Amino acid sequence: MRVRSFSARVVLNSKAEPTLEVCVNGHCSSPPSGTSRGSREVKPWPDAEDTLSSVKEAARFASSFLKDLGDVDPLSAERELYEKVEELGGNTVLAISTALYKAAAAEEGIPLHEYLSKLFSLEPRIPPPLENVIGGGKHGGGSDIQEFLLFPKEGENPEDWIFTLSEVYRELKNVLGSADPTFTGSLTLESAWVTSLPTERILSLLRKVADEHGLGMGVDVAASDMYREGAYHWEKEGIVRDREAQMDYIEELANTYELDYIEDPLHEDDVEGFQELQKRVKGKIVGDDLFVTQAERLVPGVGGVIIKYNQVGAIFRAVEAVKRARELGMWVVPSHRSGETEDPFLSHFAVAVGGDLFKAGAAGIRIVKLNEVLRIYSSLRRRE
Ligand code: 2PG
Ligand code: MG
Repeated sequence: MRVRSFSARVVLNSKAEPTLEVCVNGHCSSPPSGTSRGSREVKPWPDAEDTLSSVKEAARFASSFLKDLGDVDPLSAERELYEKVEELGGNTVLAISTALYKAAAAEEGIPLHEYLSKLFSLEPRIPPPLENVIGGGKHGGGSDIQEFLLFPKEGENPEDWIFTLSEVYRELKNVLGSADPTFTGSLTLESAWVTSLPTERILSLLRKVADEHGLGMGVDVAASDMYREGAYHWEKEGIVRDREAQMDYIEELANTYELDYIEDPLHEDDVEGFQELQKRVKGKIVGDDLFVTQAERLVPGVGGVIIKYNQVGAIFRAVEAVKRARELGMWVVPSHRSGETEDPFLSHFAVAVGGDLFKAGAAGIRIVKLNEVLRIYSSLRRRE
């Protein structure tokens, strides 16, 4: 493809933090940022202390890189940038490479998801959304568990999936309003409802709602954020659990509330614990901070992997993790970050890799990703 025009600037993400926007031939991209981040993630920017200066510097770098490109193969450009990921920061690499992938798809006259699935020889499909409807932990809010999640278990129509979940999300405002006298309608960073109800009360309310609508149910414990000095601190509930107690409690929750999906139930270094828990529960144990989207870190015996390309700093590296996960028979769950942008690249990526679920949130800026899935679905239907 040919770079005919480009620009790079600092813009804001949903947490009002500076992030980089790069545009190539009028196609713009901006990467997200996390809050509960794994310690092995690549750093997003060269200087974590001074993000604004760092992103300004990244914008200058992006302009000088794109200025000399002319004709370019986006994958080769991403590989070249990735060699300097430690120096540049993963988000600098991704802002440039995702803008190039978008421009290349447009030049070929095909949708981005189709371009990506062909480029990386993937099997595309539209994945069911996995939506964070009640939250807490580091994302702010009442519960020790970071995210309470719902997803469709039936049907094949993305419109039905998304509109059913949106109805349930709205219904939950009333459910929590009646059950929790302190409920104010406030939201976490991902626009999930905040409640001060205890964990098991939330799970029993959600179980009922999930059953009424034929939905699957899960949690992201984000346990690395609870873990210090060898134990898990459930601060809101005033309980400290050692490793065995944490595993027993997760198993009990999984059985009592029929959890289909359990992300990061243990801290990011306890790979054997993830494998052991997977043997003890029916639902999928899914690794986020544990695997940080790095193919080399995946192991057999864990049910699934979260795929966040900015954990690893390049689209081609995230695809390596997807392919390794498929070899190991794991669920592949492409995911947003708590600090999101207007960029719908992730929706195309999730379709291109044929995710088993697509973790994209329910409301607020999260609708950027959901609405793009709706657009992809209607354009595929028009082509049938
Ligand atoms: C997670 C993510 C997204 P963050 O833990 O799965 O929900 O949060 O972006 O803060 O890492
Ligand atoms: Mg997570």
